[in-house]
Amino acid sequence: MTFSYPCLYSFRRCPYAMRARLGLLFAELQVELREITLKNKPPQMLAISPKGTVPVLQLLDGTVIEESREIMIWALEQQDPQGLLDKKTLQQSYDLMDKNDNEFKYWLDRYKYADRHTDMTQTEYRQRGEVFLQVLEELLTNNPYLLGTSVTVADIGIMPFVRQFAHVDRDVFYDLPYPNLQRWLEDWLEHPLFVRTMTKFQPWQDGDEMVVFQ
Ligand SMILES: N[C@@H](CCC(=O)N[C@@H](CS)C(=O)NCC(=O)O)C(=O)O
Repeated sequence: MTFSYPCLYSFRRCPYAMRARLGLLFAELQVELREITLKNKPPQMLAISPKGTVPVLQLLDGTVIEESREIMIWALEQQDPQGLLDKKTLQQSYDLMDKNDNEFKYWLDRYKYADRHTDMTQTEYRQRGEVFLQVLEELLTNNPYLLGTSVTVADIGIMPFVRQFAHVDRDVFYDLPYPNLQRWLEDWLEHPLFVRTMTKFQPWQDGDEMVVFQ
């Protein structure tokens, strides 16, 4: 018997793709996963999403979702057994993800690639990024998750970017005065669903056996 699944073009190390994969796993949905490399994007992906970024999800009716946040939301709107789209915190989740995507990511890229951005020093870029980390630290002071006692879409939407920030220089990150954020990140890195999102797959080629991600 053949099953068909929505098809996710993904790149293991991309934080946007990580949040999409986390959304799909928290939603307990199954998709076909096509791992890509950014240097050699498959024409099948570019045909449905010419802007050429991952993640891209193609649904069974042909609809294409080409923004990571929309993929998370779509997945969790299908099924949300752990209540990540909790109505009481949804607007706060969106506001925090806006800050993450529009401000924090800007400084993160400059901190990570300071050699390519010479207007400021790497330390200054890091300090600009830390403004958002301080907001997160404050939120995590009394709660295990960003918006309370249970996981919300904000946690899974932001965690991959904090991970990337931490991994620029782990020693520096773990020396910063953000114990709650450090604990939150550590917990996420060990979370079974996050571990599953980081499974390694060979880049997809037409004709390969289908990889079902679940
Ligand atoms: N706004 C997009 C951004 C996705 C994005 O920028 N992904 C990066 C990889 S982390 C990408 O595909 N870049 C294209 C490239 O480097 O060619 C989303 O949220 O899905």
